[in-house]
Amino acid sequence: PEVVMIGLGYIGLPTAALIAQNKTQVHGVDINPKVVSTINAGQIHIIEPDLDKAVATAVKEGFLRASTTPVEANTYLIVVPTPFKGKNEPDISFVESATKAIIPLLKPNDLYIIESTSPVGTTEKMMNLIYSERPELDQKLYMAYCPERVLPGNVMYELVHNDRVIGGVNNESTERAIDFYAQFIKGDLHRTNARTAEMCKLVENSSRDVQIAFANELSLICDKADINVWDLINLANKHPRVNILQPGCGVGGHCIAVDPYFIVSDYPMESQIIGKAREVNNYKSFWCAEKVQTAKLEFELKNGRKPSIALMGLAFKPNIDDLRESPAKYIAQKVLQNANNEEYYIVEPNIDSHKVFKLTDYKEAYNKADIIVFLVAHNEFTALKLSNDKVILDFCGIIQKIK
Ligand code: SAJ
Repeated sequence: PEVVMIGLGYIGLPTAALIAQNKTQVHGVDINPKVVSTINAGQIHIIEPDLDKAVATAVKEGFLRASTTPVEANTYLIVVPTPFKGKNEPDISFVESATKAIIPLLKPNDLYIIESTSPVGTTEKMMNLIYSERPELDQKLYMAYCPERVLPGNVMYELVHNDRVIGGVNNESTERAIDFYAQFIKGDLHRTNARTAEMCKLVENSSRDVQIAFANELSLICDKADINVWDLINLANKHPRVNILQPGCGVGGHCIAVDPYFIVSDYPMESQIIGKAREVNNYKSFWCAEKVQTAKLEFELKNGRKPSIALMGLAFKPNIDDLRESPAKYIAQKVLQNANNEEYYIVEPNIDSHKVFKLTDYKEAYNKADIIVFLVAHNEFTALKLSNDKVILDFCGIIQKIK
C-alpha cells in the first residue's frame, strides 16, 4: 500500500476512506481485531453520516484493507487517542507504541505524520525516538504534525473542506506533507512548524472552551440577578463586535473538555484563564445537579408530596447520539445518586436503549413529570407545548426555541 493509517476510530477511519476514495491504496491498522474484521467486511463500528458508504466502496474496490499490525508503505499516519493518565496528565503512550510498531518498516524518504491531538513537542520527541533506534535514517525521513479539526456529525464534509494546518520538523517535511494532503483536501493548507501546529490544535479547542466558560459564568450571575441569560446574550450579541456563545449544562465531548488540559499541564503558571475556564465549565454541571436537588425540595415543601422528575437529554450536545464525556449524563447520574423515592424519567430521543438508564419517550416523560429538567437542546424537545403547572429547569436554552 501507499498509505498506512494507524488508528481506525472517529478520525482515522473517515480519513482512510477519503484517501482510498482517491484510488490510493490504504492499509488501516487497529489493535482491536473486531474493528479490523468489521472494516474488512465493508462495514463500520462508529456512527457518522455517509461513512458507511465510503468504507463499503473503498473495501469493495480494493483500496482499503485493515489488520492489527502495520505493513510497509511510503506514508504513515498516526491517528490514535491521546487520553489522560492520573490527574490531567496527557498520555502519549498510544502515539509512542504506534510509532514503535512502524520503526522497523521505515525507509529513506518515507513520510510520517501525526494527527492525534498531542502535547507540544511530541512530533520532535517521536523523531528523536525513531532516529535513536534507526540512526542510519537520521534526517532521511519527512515528519510532520497535522491536526484534524472536523466536527463529529459532519466529518465527511469537513474532512475535505476544512483548512488544515501542517507543520513539519523542517521545511522539506512541511512541503512533503502539503503535497500529500493536497491530493484529497479542498480547503487551504497552511504551512508552519510542528510545534506551532501542535499548539494550534490545543488553542482552537481551548479558545472555544474559554468562550463557553464565559457564557456559563454569565448564566450563574444571571440566575442570582434574576435576568434571563438567553435574552441577555441575544441582546449583547446585537453589538457588532460581541459574539457570546451559549451557556449549557457543562462542556462535553472528547476534545473541548480535554485539550485545554494539554496546555495547563505543561504551562500551569501561564495558563490561568484556560485552567479557570475548565473549572467553570465543570462546575456548571455540578451546579445544575444541585439546582435539581433544590427544585425537588421546594416542590415537596409546597405540595406536600414528592415530585416526579424528567431528565431531558443525555448526549454531549444537541441532535447526536454520543454520550461519551457528556455533562448531561453526569448530571443524570448525580441526580439519581441523590434520589429519595421520587419517580424519574430519563429521556434521550437519539438512542433506543442504554445499559444503565431506563429510557422513556420524551413526550410521555414530559406529560407525566412534575419537574422538567432540560439538559440538551435536542430538536425533538422544541415541539413540546409548555404548560404552567410544571416546574421547568432550562439549562440549555430550549424555552427560547419552544416559544
Ligand atoms: N457547547 C456549549 N455552548 C456552545 C457551544 C458548545 O455549551 O455555545 C458545548 C456542547 O454542548 C458540547 C461541547 O460544548 O458539550 C463541545 O461541543 P462543540 O460542538 O463545541 O465541539 P465538539 O467537541 O463536537 O468538536 C470540537 C470542534 N472544535 C471547535 O469548534 C474549536 C471540532 O472542530 C474539533 O475537530 C473537535 O472538537 C476535535 O476533534 O477536537
